[in-house]
Amino acid sequence: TCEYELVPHRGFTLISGTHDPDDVDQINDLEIRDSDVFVVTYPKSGTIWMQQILLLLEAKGDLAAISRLSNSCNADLIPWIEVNGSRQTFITAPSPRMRVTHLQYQFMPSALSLKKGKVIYVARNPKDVLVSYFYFHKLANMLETPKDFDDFFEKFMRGDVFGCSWFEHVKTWYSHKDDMNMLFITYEEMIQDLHSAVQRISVFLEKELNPEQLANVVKHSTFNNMKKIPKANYEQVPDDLFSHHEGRFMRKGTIGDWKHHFTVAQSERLDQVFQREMKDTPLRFIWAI
Ligand code: PPS
Repeated sequence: TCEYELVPHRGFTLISGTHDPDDVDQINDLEIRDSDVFVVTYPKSGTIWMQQILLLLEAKGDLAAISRLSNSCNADLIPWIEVNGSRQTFITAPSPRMRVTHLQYQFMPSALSLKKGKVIYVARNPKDVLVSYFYFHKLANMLETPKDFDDFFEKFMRGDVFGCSWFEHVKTWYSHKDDMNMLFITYEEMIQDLHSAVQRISVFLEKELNPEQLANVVKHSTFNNMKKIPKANYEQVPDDLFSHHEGRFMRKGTIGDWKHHFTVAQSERLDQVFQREMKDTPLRFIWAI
């Protein structure tokens, strides 16, 4: 059993004790500065990775400088906007304000659609997201431990998880891409060529880094290096939040791990839903390499 609950709210779900519905509803009205940056993801799509990259870009590749800014995780320097109390801190925070969110489009500050601020959406192929999310449900105490993989597969397909339907999340945000200053990038693009991805992100954020600084950003944001950096790998998260004996947050960091988990029937079913749901969304994923 799990003491937290998924609570339906405006076509989405929130986590009791973590998100306050009234507070979340006020995010729409936040005033936005041009220097604000929101990283938007469906869970398990590369949030912590983007947090690390943005911090490094801000610090011009100087890892030690980031470490000095935070006593806990680096990711805490780019907090979740939907978590209790976070909206209030955002209002008075100095620029640049950088935040992450798993929220669906309808909750976001409406000023973003007036092309104020910047949005980076990171999408990952849903099969790998599902596998990563399955393991995260074992690790994270605020989410119900799955009975088994098959059971979790059904839950994910029904959208009966925090984040709701992957398809809805990705296609709705994608459909608003051109209303906002948005960089839409995939986890797979980042895996395949991290240097180019970091370069695209720095251009988008108008950060001028020299080649050496850029190379340092890349170096300190590879999976293997992040896994070794205590402040970047979530291993300092307190035991009441993560059951650390169940596994590591920085688990595999690859494309195609779903092949070790899905049956042929599950894979075909997800393909069919993908084709139906995403037929008007010109977005292609790399499913395996
Ligand atoms: S969360 O809980 O929604 O914030 O999770 P999120 O950070 O979005 O996603 C976690 C997955 O991203 C992988 N990850 C990385 N992959 C490649 N390179 C780097 N640097 C990296 N950092 C994190 C992490 O390992 C999780 O994926 P899986 O497939 O479980 O390994």
